[in-house]
Amino acid sequence: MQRLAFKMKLNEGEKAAYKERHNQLWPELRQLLKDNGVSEYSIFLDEETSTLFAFQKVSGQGGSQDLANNEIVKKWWDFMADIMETNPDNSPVSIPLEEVFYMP
Ligand code: RM4
Repeated sequence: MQRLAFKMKLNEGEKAAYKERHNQLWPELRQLLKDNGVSEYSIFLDEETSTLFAFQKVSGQGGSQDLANNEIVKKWWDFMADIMETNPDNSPVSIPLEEVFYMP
């Protein structure tokens, strides 16, 4: 099991919408993530910089951001694009973070 983290950017003032949409995460996306070995997936917001910090455990080779070819993920990214910093294909700009400390 590997620990992954990455950061993304939320548009200013969109915390409520972001939380609401994730509170209603599509069941098919939740299942897809689990089927692809993603667990303990949490996202934190630094309101000062509107930076989102995502953490997840993965049992396979990749994590949630490596599922770009999946139609459910593409649809979710299209759905979220109006409140996040995205690439031209609507995928969220995701910057991998290096783990510098871990305490089991
Ligand atoms: C995030 C972003 C990620 C997705 C999670 C569920 O806002 O879209 O790619 O895995 O939502």
